[in-house]
Amino acid sequence: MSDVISYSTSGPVAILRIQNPPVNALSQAVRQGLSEAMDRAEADVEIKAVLIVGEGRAFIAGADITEFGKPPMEPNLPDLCTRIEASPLVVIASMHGVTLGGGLEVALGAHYRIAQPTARVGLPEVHLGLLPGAGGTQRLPRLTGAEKAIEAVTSGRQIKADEAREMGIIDKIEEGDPQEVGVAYAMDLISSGAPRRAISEMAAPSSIDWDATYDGVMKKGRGQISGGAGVRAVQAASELSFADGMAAERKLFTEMLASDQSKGMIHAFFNERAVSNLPELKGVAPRALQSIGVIGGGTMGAGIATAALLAQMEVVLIETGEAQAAAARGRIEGSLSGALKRGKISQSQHDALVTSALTVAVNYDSLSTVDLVIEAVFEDMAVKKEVFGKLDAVCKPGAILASNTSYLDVDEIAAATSRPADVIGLHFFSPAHIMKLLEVVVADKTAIDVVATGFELGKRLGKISVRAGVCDGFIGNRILAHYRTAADHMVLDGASPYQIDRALTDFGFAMGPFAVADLAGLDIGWMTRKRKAAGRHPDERVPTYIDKLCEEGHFGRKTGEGYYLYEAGSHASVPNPKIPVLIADEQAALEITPRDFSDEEIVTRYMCAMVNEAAKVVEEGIARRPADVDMVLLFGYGFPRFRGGPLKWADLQGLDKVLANIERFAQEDAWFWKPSALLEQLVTSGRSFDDLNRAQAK
Ligand code: T1G
Repeated sequence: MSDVISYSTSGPVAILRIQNPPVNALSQAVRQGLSEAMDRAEADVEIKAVLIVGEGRAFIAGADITEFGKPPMEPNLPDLCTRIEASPLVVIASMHGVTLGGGLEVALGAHYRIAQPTARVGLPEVHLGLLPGAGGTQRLPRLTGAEKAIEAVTSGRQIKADEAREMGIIDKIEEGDPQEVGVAYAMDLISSGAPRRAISEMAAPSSIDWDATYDGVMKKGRGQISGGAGVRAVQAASELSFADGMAAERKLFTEMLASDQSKGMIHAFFNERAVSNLPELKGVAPRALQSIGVIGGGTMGAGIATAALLAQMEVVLIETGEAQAAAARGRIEGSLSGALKRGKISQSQHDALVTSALTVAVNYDSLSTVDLVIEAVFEDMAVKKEVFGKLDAVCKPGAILASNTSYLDVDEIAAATSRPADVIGLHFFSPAHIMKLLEVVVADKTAIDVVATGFELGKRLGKISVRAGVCDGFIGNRILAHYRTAADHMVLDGASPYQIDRALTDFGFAMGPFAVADLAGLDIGWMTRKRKAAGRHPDERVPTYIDKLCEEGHFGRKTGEGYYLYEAGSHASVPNPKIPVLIADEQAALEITPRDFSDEEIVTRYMCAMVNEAAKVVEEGIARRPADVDMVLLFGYGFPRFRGGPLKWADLQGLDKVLANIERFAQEDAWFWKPSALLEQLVTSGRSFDDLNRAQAK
């Protein structure tokens, strides 16, 4: 018998128990085991019903995503679901935890479905750039109607048990051991003479306005292609026979599985989990992490404090004076009220966080017992060193001293203390209690258990934590500076900032680089250009037109004027007419004759600059793996998830094509477009960035 399917009987009920931790994914062994166990039950004249149940925390989490991209292995899932449904025995699924994707499709192949009150079901394939591929788009609408099925397929959301029962997906909800309640339900069905109830034999869903529904889904954005395919599959359920509908679903599924979008989203799915699993941390115990100190209650400090409070940690926040302390408390309470409104915390949790978990003080002595301190003070090395000197003096031995700096040298900060092994960078992204990305910046002397504690903190805060080495800008900001410069060069050569923003939002970015600059504050870029001016390479092209706007005090959204003009109190914005004039003046001064750029060239230059610098970040060991860079760009910089990240995009484009473009651009500007040696090596050896990811994972 199968080692992932246990077979037992309880009277006239055969029990098929899935034992494939951690989430009972439908691997080939599980599919084969289920099929063989069905044969065995049907061969036993004593058996009148079959119960399928999962061991562990979930019924079935779905098809085994690790099998995607490999040659298909029999039995395939659609056939297994149909095989289960065709059984002459009454088949019951008893669900608990999550029942997702192929897991729900197996349950829909059963004749009856019982679930725990806390069970959740769903068809999340759209989050992988897919649609249900084992009958979900054909059976579900026969239970729920087309519109509810389409909502489930295109949202990919998890549906709670009681709602699923109202929709007709679940027949009965009963608290208890899933196997016990399943057997009892099966016995009831047998004694009441309940018939087999094959969904495929039920009436097809009624027709709806398919094209309008399809258009509505596709309008939601570039990542919805598979959602659109899901609409067409449900349409097939309405218009074709069940068998033909299954064939239509299979065709659409196969197309989606081959799409770059699905490859990108599956890459994101696995790597958002893998990125925080560092081999070097296996067996390394993190230090204690119950109380957190935060230095500075501005936007970042208040956001970090809020994130820690929401993770049920005690927080001591230090500000420079009573007024600043009160303002910081106000920011934190405002964010906690927002979390309360969004249903993230209850009223009692909110009150406890505000009254007892949070301490706001002005005296560093209040930090003497905290386990870890994160400073989020002004981005100036002298200020940071002063703060770390004070922390070194007051914090207990073993307390971890972390900097939230976004680009400063953490080695230099560590050297300002007597405990460099306890110093680390924890680079949060604003708003810190919302943005998922955390760069864990490991300095030369950072102890390995301090690194482990950084990742443990990230896990507690619900972050996607990525290990970064020390350099100007670590992973994300260093790469951002580079692709942002490529955009600036295109503006100097003739492309309008507004065309660039539009081309990149069409590519899938939430916002274009100039709208992002306005949002972040033009003063940040202005300060960075001034900071870097002294060390600038003579061949470096740096635009100055926007500095003139900054000199007038216009810093973007926060002052109402930047690349765009912002109407007070509204999100509406229009291009700032001053910008083209400033650009033309600078082009004249540089004797540049502006030329046109196609949207395609804009995207190619922007992405090649991003990939080239990302490859250098991997080459220098600042990022451990190409996938780590992809996760930083996905979770911190609005890179479109359905493309998987810049280095996944490069693999899908073909690295030889990307390098050829970079080499072509280098003929115009050899300094900025110097090709990454790693990229050249990969092209020469015919390898991909994913090959490096796989090599690292071993
Ligand atoms: N296949 C393989 N491995 C999976 C998996 C899956 N479907 N789901 C999770 N894992 C691994 C995951 O990589 C991690 O591994 C471990 O399980 C724990 O996951 C034909 C084609 C189920 C809600 O999209 O949403 O069915 O890192 O850390 O936070 O129509 O995992 O420990 O080595 O996320 O408690 C559809 C995807 C597939 C569900 C649990 N199903 N999974 O969350 O734990 S496509 C999905 C999740 C499909 C059919 C189609 C979540 C979870 P490791 P975890 P969690």
